[in-house]
Amino acid sequence: MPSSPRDRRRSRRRRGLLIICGLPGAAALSGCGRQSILSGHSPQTHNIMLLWWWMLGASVIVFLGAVGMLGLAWFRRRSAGLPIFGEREDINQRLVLLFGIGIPTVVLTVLFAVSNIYLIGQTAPPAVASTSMTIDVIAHQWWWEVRYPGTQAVTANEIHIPITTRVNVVGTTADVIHDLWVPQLARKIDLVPGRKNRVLMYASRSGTYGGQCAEFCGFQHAHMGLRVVAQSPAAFRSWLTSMAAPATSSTGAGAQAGRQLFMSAQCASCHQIRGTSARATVGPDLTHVASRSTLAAAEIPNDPAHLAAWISNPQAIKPGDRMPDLGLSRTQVNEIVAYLDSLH
Ligand code: HEC
Ligand SMILES: [Cu+2]
Repeated sequence: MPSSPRDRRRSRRRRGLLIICGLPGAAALSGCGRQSILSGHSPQTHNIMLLWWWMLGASVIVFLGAVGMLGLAWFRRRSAGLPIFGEREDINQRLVLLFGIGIPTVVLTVLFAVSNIYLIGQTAPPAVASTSMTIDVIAHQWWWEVRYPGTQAVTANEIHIPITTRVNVVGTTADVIHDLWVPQLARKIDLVPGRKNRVLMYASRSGTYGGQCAEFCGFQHAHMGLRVVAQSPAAFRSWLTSMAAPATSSTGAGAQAGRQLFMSAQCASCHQIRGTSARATVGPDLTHVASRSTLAAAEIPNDPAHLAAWISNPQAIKPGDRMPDLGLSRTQVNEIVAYLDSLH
């Protein structure tokens, strides 16, 4: 049935209203969850959060003031002068100076000074002596290498830390500029070629926190995530001990065939598996790959099906990635999966 122009206009207006009301809602929701700065789990991020709410409060007051003035102007559009002051030119001019220049200058100066002094205080690199341990993070296009100095442990895309412990994270990059950001635990740090930047990482309680590269670094930048697993000091120590050990793989026939394939196919020219002849460091260390919860920088879960999909066609999952398609047969892929899945 043809609708009247009036109906159409009304439905268009309704759609417009929906978009106007829906967008901020969607934006607010997208800030929720485990990558939100508004649910900090460290004293640092708690303070950043507090600052954010104060700044929001100040902006809301200024915004409502401005909207109020606009509303007033609209209601009195047919009458001359201001409600109480009438048409007194000198008073009107002073009001314009006060609300147009005076108040904004004070508000913006205070916000600028407070936020900067506060942020600098909150986010200075930690004094090394005040921290209990150091972790090295090296960014690559498009994954994270994680090392625990003083041990053999190397892993990828998954940083484990003990809770209620001040951890000194030293970050750099193997290629272009990246940025390490775990919003619930710490501020961002840029990872710049030839430089080592540091940040304090601290988790008040155990859990898994999401992180993300926060500096555009090429094709797969948006798919360069990581996980921070904060656990009890005892659980952390046993994790670190097992990470530092060389690989122990299953002795099953499939896994053994997979191991041979891994060493003879090109895999070993890019990956390291400690305790074997594979010693390359182009891609992630796979010594304990089966113990990680995700693959390819938090892009896919780590289970046999996803592992097989990744090995047979990484370019379908992360187009442009540094790991090429190697044209393996399904049997070959399954054998390699059996091997890698045994590397706990
Ligand atoms: C030219 C170098 C190169 C070759 C050859 C290569 N890879 Fe990779 N591989 C990479 C890179 C780089 C990554 C990281 C990709 C990413 O996360 O964006 C990777 C990631 C992986 C991962 C995911 C690890 C993790 O923890 O996220 C697995 C598993 C893997 N490769 C297995 C293999 C296997 C098996 C082969 C041989 C069939 C192979 N790779 C051949 C470079 C290579
Ligand atoms: Cu990036």
